[in-house]
Amino acid sequence: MLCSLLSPCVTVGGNPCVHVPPRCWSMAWLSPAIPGERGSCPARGSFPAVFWGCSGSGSRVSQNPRKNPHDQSPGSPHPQTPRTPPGMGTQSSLGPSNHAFPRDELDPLHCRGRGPDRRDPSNLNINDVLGNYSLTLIDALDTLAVMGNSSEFQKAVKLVIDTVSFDKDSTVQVFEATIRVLGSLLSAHIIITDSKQPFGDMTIKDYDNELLHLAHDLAVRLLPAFENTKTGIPYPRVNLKKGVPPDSHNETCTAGAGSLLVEFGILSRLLGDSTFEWVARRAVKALWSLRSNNTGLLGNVVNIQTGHWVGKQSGLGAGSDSFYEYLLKSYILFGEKEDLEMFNAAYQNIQNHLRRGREACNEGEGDPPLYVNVNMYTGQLMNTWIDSLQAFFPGLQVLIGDVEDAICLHAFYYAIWKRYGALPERYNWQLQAPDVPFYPLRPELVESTYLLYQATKNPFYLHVGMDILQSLEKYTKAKCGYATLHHVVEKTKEDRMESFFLSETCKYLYLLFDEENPVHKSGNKFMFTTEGHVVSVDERFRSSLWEDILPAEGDSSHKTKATELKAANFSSNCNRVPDERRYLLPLKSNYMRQIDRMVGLI
Ligand code: DMJ
Repeated sequence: MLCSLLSPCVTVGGNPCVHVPPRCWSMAWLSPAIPGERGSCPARGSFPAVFWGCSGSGSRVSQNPRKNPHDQSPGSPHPQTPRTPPGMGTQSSLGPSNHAFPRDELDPLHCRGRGPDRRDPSNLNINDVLGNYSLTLIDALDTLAVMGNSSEFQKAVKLVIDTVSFDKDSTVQVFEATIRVLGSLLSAHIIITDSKQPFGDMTIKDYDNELLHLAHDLAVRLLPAFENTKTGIPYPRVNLKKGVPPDSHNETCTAGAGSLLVEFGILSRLLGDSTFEWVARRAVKALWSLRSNNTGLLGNVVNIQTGHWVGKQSGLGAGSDSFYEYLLKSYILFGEKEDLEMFNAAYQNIQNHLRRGREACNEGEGDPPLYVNVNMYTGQLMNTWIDSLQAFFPGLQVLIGDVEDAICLHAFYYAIWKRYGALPERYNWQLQAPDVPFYPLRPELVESTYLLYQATKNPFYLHVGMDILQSLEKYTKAKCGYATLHHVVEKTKEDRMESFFLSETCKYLYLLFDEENPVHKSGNKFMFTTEGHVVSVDERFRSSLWEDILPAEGDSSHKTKATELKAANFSSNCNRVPDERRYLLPLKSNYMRQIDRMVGLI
């Protein structure tokens, strides 16, 4: 994110950081009486949540339980210097000289590539993401640029141009293909064509917009998902050759259907073709219109034909996470006021109904703040777990200037990390134990750590990053890469390295320690997509070439001018963090200890 937006004392238009006192907190919210549990909420292990198209948001836990882990005793620690994030020093999964290419993912234990599971089309855990299109190579492109590795970036881009085709009989999840593939192609295209070349010379000789053409081709193949849906909310999956499969499910998750606007909007604005933004924006608005009249909250699974909520759980993790993220990020990028208005209202409703614990993070009495899963209609607690995906939320709070609250939630997740050396996919805060024990190398905690460091410059966050780095080295390092932890307690490994490890986890770790990186150097303006792809916050994304998709003809009141955004955020405050915030613990030590006790660390 651009430096000025990271400043703790600025907000992006308006100040949504008002804490409304939670309704039923203190020890009451730790009570074992959990209204809604095992009711309409998908119960762990029993409901095929991946059918909703949310596997990338963690719902894979409910189906295709991770089988056949290739157990390995934990490797010996190989601490690296902070400037060398894991996997990056060896380029272990990129390029032709590695084990993954041309397949989608690296099997880090067996040193081989992995593509879609053709033998078992119902293996959505794999098939939702792997499209037989060299996924990891594509997803990691801008990581190479951010690291300033122009020769590898250029090599990888050429490889993509020469070898990747989307004319494949692969049924993939629209959300995953969008954030991992479309987003990365667009990011790399923007980097290549940037006249300022902030990362060094990332130009490609004779480049003829090939990545943009590839992105366009992929997006056109995803468009059938938006057809024949009564609400405008897209189908969760499409076959890249044949469109929506005849046996397609009508249920999709909020995050999967409602977090396509950043990538589709960029594509539309680069091409001057409103189609893509139009369908993505229609989906967001359709979901938004289905929020509860009572609480203003959205559920996590919806029927795209009837508009009925199939999953009534409202939370910040799997199935919901990036929906909120993209309301704000769409506004940052495109400056459309309606996106900010939706975000501000959503943020307020989250504070009203999901937040438990004391009112202020760093003062007062009571339990530490925590965001829980509630019934969207009543606001009542639905279960007592939080998932690792929710660890992105402090980073989002930093972007709107709610740094104080971000510090507390981040501290809670860091305490869980300290206990296990990783984040379990689901952690039960009541039982003080993992509910779902695997850790697929997810980036969310390090993402928030990086953003909090940029906002506060407090070395505590460098310490957190170092801790994360050392745990990754100690527990996940494998022969040819880094492996998913099958069980965070037993530290057994699975032979899988998801592509977001390179596109996000490594990138955020690298950026955390690279003080001079152009991404956060003052004067540059970048934003991260939900998959960690950098895109410049550029004037050309703020002027739509059409009026048809937005309110009234000729009415520009829905737009925020770039200068307005700049005025609201322009400062060099990143370098002006008060000393007491910079050199003391970001959270008072008694509150730190309280959290450590709550997760069984002391
Ligand atoms: C990534 O693919 C994206 O960050 C997405 O929004 C949610 N989860 C994974 C990483 O955990």
